[in-house]
Amino acid sequence: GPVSTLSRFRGALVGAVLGDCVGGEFEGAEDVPLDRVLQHLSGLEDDTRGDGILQYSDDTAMMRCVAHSLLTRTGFDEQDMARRFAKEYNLAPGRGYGSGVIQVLRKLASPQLSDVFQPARAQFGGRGSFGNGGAMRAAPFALAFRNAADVQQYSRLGAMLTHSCSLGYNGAVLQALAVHLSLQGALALPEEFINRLISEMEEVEREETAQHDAKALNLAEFPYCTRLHRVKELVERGSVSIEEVISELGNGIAALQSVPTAIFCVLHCLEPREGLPERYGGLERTIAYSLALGGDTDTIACMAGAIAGAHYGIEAIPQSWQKSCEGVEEADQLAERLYKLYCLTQLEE
Ligand code: F2R
Ligand code: MG
Ligand code: MG
Repeated sequence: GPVSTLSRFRGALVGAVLGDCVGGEFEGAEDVPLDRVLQHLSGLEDDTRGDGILQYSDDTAMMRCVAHSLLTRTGFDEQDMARRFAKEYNLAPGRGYGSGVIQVLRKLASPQLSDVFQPARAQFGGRGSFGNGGAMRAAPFALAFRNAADVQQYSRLGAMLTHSCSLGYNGAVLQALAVHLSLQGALALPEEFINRLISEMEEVEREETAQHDAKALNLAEFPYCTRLHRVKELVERGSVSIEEVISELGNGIAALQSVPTAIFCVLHCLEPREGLPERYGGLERTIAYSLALGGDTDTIACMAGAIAGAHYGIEAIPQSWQKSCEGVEEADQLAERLYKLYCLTQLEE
């Protein structure tokens, strides 16, 4: 039957947490045989296993901060969000944060700091981070704002608290837009879905800073659009090897090497795929496939999980998987609260 909007909201945040928790096992691994992925996932179905819960990492820790901030402030408040990032890091610094972002999080804790965007601008010799840390926590922006322009504006600002390089914050914009479209059921027409992302990103990447950063990093013009065109080609081809996906799209810690990849995982797994169990639904296929790419598996699965969860809804996520992951219940509650806020803003319009 049709997937309700509430179910999509819950699927988006729970899917993200699940991808992070389940993907943590293989983060940084170069070769991840599908057998190992399926073994890891079937372990989740076995409740006699008794080796406890899979813990979430920085991806979820920061996404929770974004959701809490948007809810508490009923919108984007950079001071509040920055304070929450700093506090969360201080409470649990061992969640596997990027080695650069730690410096930003420490500076954000200072009560003397007046410009909360300044620490991010000082990163990497003033060039700013192009890591995927802004993108990995971007999903709640798509649940908090109704129209694409707001989703874009605030996901960008939210990412800029830690990532001032346009490759970093534009990755967050792309991820938030993908979740936004998926929440509206846009993945029912996959080709239109990718075309819409390309045309939105053409506007985004036309900006002077984006043009400048692409040149400075020796990248082609319109780097995200270029990758999205590759996503489209690979999806159209249908049969494609893991090696090709990695060489065409990447599986790394840079946003450019992981956000388009996550989008590809979702599109590729809309249909059953060889090597993946027939009993798997689309959400399970997407997570399994994301893990099999290796590299930044927790983050790619987290981003793909959010987009896929928004498409298939919460009912598509196995209970046993949900029970195996830390933070799922809270993510579910946050999604429900964001849904209520979303309904209220409709009344205001
Ligand atoms: N950090 C990790 N995984 C590796 C170690 C964790 C492992 N579990 C362990 O404890 O052993 N994962 C998490 O980091 C990624 C998100 O990173 P974020 O928030 O973008 O951090 P940062 O530090 O800003 O960027 C990440 C790295 O990218 C390189 N980089 C970024 N901008 C650069 C620039 N302008 N010039 C040169 N290099 C740049 C640096 O190597 C950064 O350290 C997620 O995967 C999350 O799961
Ligand atoms: Mg992580
Ligand atoms: Mg990661």
